[in-house]
Amino acid sequence: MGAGAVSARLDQLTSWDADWKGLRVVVAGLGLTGFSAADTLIELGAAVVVVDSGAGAESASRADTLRIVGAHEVLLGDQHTRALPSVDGQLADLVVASPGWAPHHPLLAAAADAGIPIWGDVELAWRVNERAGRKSAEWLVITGTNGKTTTVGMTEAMLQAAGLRAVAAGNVGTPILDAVRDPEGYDVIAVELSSFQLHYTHTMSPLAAVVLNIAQDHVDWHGSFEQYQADKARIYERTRIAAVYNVDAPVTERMVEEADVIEGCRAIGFTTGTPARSMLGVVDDLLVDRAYLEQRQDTAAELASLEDFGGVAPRHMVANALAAAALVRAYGVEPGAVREGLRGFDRGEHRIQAVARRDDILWINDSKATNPHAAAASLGAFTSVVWIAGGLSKGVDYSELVTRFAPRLRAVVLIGTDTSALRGALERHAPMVQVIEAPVGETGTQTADASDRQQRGTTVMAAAVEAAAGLAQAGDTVLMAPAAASMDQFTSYAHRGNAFIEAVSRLMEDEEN
Ligand code: UMA
Repeated sequence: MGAGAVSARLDQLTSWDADWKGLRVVVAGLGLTGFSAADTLIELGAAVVVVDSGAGAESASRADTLRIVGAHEVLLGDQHTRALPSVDGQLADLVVASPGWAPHHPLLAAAADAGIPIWGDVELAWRVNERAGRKSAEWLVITGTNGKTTTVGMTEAMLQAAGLRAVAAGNVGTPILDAVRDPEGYDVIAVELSSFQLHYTHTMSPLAAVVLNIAQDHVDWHGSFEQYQADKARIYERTRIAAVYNVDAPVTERMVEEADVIEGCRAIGFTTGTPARSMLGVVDDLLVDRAYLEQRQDTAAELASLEDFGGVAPRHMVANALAAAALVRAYGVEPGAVREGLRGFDRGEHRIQAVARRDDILWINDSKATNPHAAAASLGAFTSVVWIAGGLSKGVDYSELVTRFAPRLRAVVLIGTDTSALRGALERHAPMVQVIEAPVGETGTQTADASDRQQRGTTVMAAAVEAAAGLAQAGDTVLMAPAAASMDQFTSYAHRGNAFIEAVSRLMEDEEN
């Protein structure tokens, strides 16, 4: 088949019942995404070759399963990912890439050079969402640098409170294809999308979409901050009912203005301030809707109150709730279910989590703050801070964060194998602030394996907590909000958070004895 014929065939593949038989597909990656994509394509009758550089036990077991269900080939090991493999001795018609695979990966670059389309799992899921004999799920889609997981969870909770069959899927952990293929089906799916996934998404047309906020992240994957923003903006394309933007982040409104949405789609803003018409916002201590009601010119509908957050209602949490409400209201969910969903929502561990208070010093775990923007949310919540920070910086610039919060910093305790980026920013923009490095420990480098990191992380965090205890004074907050990923010294952000919690409780016990 020539390139034109292949392209025409791919254009026809817009439902589960389309003719997928014999389509030659290379699936790049055998993690959660790759497995769900390969399994789906095999069920559809495509000829599937899967490649993954990993050759560990988990990959081997996934590979065995795929071979049993009918994969043509599963190729594991570095040597297979350097070039594009053939399918049945011929060039592939399509490549399905996992989000961890950057566009400059040699295999994907080879596919692009050969003119082969590259889809992500989200593109595939959108194209099989429609299926004869059952109702297609509506998609409410969410992206942003921070707050995605919270917002997708709140959206799910509000939908379920409305009595709908709904689930959170996508980057949050359950592959979107698993949700779309669920035997009972869903009314609505709350889909968290990463910038990586959006890069490989081409025809999705959601009911409502939101970009929560934008700050520097994943620059190494996308090549530049501009490209990262451009990929995030793709979420609004072809939106049908509501393109939701953050009034306090004008860049998101510009994205909506520039998007090619479906005729009749409305731009809906959310703000933690007083809402204008066509916005959701806050009046006194109430969350209100001035968008989805007939009389929006001069009235507002009450959705919830700050008390519904269960005690603490930090600004970014209120913003997330308003974004979630804007999405579910686009589907037609009533105000009562917004409040009920919010009340029932469990915000999870490792996000601005109070761990201890002693001698008027508050200890806060915000291990989920894996980039400067997330760390800004918690740094902004406290006035005098001993800040535990650092880790894998992913190429971001700390100047702005440090400049903004320097007046609030009592001292900084650096963790991470390479502290140069953050240390440099502190030297330049907060020269008066005392900076201490927690010892890295004897064992090695970023490539240390998981059990090594398990051990090393515990040691590093214990040293950091001890150092912080020596610096903190009455009225201070010791805030572990690293503004960096964890994988250089810990196995995950959860491990980093738990190491902090354990170290703090050991410190409290020691002080008691
Ligand atoms: N691999 C290679 N070569 C490469 C890169 C990866 O062979 O150059 C292989 C790895 O050996 C591995 C597979 O590809 O077996 C990994 O694929 P992946 O990294 O794309 O991860 P998945 O297991 O498919 O999980 C992905 C998301 N991961 C990433 O985007 C990195 C998960 O988000 C998501 O939950 C899952 O799909 C289901 O949709 C995680 C994440 O960290 C939580 N996301 C980032 C974030 O939130 O900041 C974007």
